[in-house]
Amino acid sequence: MNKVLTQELFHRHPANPILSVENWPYAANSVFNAAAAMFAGKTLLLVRVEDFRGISHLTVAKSDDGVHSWDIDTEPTLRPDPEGHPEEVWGIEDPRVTWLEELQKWAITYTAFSRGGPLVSLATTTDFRNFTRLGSVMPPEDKDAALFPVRFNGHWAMLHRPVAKLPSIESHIWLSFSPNLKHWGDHQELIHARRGSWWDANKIGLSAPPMETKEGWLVLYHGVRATSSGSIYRLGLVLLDLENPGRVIRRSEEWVFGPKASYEREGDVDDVVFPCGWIEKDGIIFMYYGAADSCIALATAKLNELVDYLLKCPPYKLED
Ligand code: BMA
Repeated sequence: MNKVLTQELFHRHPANPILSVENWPYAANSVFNAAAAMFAGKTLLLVRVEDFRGISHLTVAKSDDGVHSWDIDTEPTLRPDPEGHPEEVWGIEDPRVTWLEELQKWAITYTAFSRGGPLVSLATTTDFRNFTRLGSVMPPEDKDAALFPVRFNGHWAMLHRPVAKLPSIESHIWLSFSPNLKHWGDHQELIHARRGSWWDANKIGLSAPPMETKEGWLVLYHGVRATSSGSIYRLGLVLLDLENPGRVIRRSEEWVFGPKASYEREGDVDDVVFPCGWIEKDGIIFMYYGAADSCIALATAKLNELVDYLLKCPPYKLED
């Protein structure tokens, strides 16, 4: 049998974990699931920080090389605002950021934890200091959302993951459209959870925001494998048509990254790799991921190897 190539596409950085509560300038339970952006020549992470009540907020950390010497805001950068936004009563989590060239703004999609369950909220910023909330954009239960950086036929597009209420129905990734970022519709199922014994059976969700390549939109997603001793979060890849993101061109069969290192296998939630951001620099992808809901780690990959691998996968076909 051939050596399993998919397991070698991403390489863990030797400095892992690159950020943990030991580095934090204020007391916190855990730091994980961070959005990533290149901002003013630096790597910026918008980090989910969970306090000792169990409530999360977001804090900015910046670094010149994206690995070492993080300059971390000394207090929460974006706190939940339960008075202005009751849907944030139990915290804000798992941000993804997308640069909207047309508006010259960053869009931040994040999970607001409301009394009715987690939902998708959106805010914009130009400086990661001041934030303009657009409020909730998808009702509960829905999370793992990110915007595409451009409009399609005049409409913004968002990937997100509503959760089915019936236990026998899988949770898939959906695509929705908006004329103004605030009101979303034309919802369509896009990437389906597989079934049975597959690694991504029953529940999947978007990981980092879609990345534009010549061959299509590269999508990183997580699959949640339910086992008798808990869930395993692993990652797969999808390629969407550049002009029509509602068309799936390719999808990996095998997972391309999963928990292996001790900091991924053991933490507040064992066996979790959970990227919310990736950055491309000179053909190298820097994937920042929450490890075991406890710390932040980095893995790198060559962009062309990810795309070449996907193009060798069989054309996408929806199973019954
Ligand atoms: C998901 C999200 C993530 C978390 C993961 C593993 O549902 O809530 O924030 O990292 O579970 O616990």
